[in-house]
Amino acid sequence: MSSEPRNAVIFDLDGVLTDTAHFHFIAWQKIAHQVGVEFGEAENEALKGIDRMRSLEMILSRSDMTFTDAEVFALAEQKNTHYQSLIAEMTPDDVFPGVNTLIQGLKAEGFGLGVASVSKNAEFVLTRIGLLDEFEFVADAAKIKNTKPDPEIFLTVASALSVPPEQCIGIEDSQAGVTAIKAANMPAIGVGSADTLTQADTIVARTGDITPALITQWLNK
Ligand code: B16
Ligand code: MG
Repeated sequence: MSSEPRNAVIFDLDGVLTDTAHFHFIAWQKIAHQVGVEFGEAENEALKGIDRMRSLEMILSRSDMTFTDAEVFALAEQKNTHYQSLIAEMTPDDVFPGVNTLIQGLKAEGFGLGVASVSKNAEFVLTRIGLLDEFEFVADAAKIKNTKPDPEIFLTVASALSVPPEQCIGIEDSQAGVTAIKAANMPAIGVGSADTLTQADTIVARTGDITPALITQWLNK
């Protein structure tokens, strides 16, 4: 008996399931100011979805100071320690409104659910906010060689869920992430602004605005 292959939804974490994107911003801004670099919303936007070392390289490339490898490593550690102090207090109340309803609705309709975050803190955050057990597969950022906008992480999650990429849809708040989803040959739902997420197939202001019906609509296009 042959059964129809199922569909899957692959979520980004930071900025899609919860507001850790803001904590990354606070921690990066402190580092940037320390090395004499301006760091506002626009600069932060370019770092979203980019892994820690690459993000730091992007900040340091705008500094007049020079750094040894050991100093670069220490700055990365400092940013991560600050970030971890911010996420340590997270609770299930920090899940974005409507996300739990969306997840339960998708599960009821048989979607596979995965998380594609390049954050090495993703599992800790998902545990703190009580969502870890809701997903069949959470990518291990330590095993991903190419950060977003490379499609590797989305293709890895699709493969782990045993769902072909064309039957998956990705949800992202970052430019790099939307580009990664499109490069993986999946429709992309952008969370945020159409001015920023220009490659997204459709945009919502908040993750809680997404419904299983919207996802089905895009998968059937
Ligand atoms: P960490 P995502 C990304 O997570 C963030 O958007 C990005 O700002 C951060 O630098 C990156 O994770 C690495 O995070 O330092 O915790 O390993 O958006 O892919 O969920
Ligand atoms: Mg994100």
